[in-house]
Amino acid sequence: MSIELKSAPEPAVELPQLSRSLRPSAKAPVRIVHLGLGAFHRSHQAWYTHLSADAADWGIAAFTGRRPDAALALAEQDGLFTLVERADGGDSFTVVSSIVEAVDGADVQRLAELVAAPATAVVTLTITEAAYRLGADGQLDRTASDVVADLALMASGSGNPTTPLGRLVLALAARRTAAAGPLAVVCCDNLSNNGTVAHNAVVGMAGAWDAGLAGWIDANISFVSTSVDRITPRTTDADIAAVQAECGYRDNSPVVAEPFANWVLSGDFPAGRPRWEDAGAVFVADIEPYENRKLWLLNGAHSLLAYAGQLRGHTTVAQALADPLCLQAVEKFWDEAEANLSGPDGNPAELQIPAYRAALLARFSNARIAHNLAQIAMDGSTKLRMRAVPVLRAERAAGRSGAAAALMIAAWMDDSAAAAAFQDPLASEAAEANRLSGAERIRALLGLVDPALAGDPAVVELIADLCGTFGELAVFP
Ligand code: CS2
Repeated sequence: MSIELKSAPEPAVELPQLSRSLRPSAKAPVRIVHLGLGAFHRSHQAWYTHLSADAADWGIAAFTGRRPDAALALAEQDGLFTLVERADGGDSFTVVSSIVEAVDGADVQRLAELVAAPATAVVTLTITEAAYRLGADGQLDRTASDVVADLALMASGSGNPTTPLGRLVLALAARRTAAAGPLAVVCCDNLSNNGTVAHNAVVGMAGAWDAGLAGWIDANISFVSTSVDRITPRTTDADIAAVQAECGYRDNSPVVAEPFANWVLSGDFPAGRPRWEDAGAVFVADIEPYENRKLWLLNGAHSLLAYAGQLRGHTTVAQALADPLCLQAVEKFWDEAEANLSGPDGNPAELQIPAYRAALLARFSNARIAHNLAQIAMDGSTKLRMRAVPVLRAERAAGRSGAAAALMIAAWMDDSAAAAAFQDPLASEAAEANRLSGAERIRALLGLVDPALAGDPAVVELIADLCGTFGELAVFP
């Protein structure tokens, strides 16, 4: 007979918190200013900068968007955080040290000071697709309520702007006043021609405030286009606990990402840049083929899985992909997208689409990465313009139906009927549209994504027929 000895539970040992004294690392001088301090910035641009051979010369000052929380948590750790690379076979941990200042986005004065400093050479942006406030015509929507509010504040000089665009424009005005010279703005949001989008949004906002500033920006600021890629779900409490258990310190801001990362850039850096190529970044003359490959195949499939998957009762990308109905929809969409992808110099073989598709299936099925469909589903009216509309248009121009791309839009419409969970810059307009019925409802919802397509009765009919394919979440009251 064995005797079980019961001992009192060990008192919890308070582990030291991650900091630069715990993990000695010098602070590089600030030469990059980032807007949109979130998990993706840390797993991507901050990680590329950390791995550059000249990392000691390139510190990042990163500003949050709406809330200060991420900056407060990171500032407690001198900007250090753990990147957990989560593969099917296990985790690996790296302490990333390129962020040297983490600042509340509301501190517009500090932003202006840093952007106006001659040492600052690069401004990177991950402010979300929707934050560029572009209308369906590709220009800044000057009627958007937050744009109107910021322009009024800027005109009266009575307060700080609250949108990332307004804040950036104010900071660029400070650089102009300081005569600190040109720099590069690098858009890292998932938009086609994102350099042009950022240009149109920033110059649009500046021009509505001060035409001279808009002219100065045009002459001095280089807008670099990029295609960014790394699947980075939101950090959970379990992730924080895993880092603590594995690394022997407390880190309140770890970030979890897949091992894969990709960054393609195109444009000028008039004041220099880090050697991001050391970490695998690629500089190209013509970015469009790479951008379309990523936006259509990866992000397009993501959005399709997000809407279809939620309608089918799934929570994560891996779960949705394991559902044959969702997988089949993705494969069909990929076939349509692939038919319209031309490679650099018109050579599609360069894009290695079969290998890219196979790699995506493996990346999406990584069940250790719990990538929530609800996170991807947000801001659909903006995302679908990049992910579904170009494929649908190209298919129809080629005389085909574009049914697989149309199905993504139909699933978004079905999803939008679940008003409570539907997060979108046009959520109230979508709610209005959902009060209509039949073709009128479809036309109104499609008009939020692409007014021209909404004017095509054949497209409206196609989408109407496809609605309900994955079931319905709720009937709008
Ligand atoms: C996703 C992207 O949330 C989304 O819309 O499609 O964040 C995606 O995970 C990244 O672009 C991957 O690089």
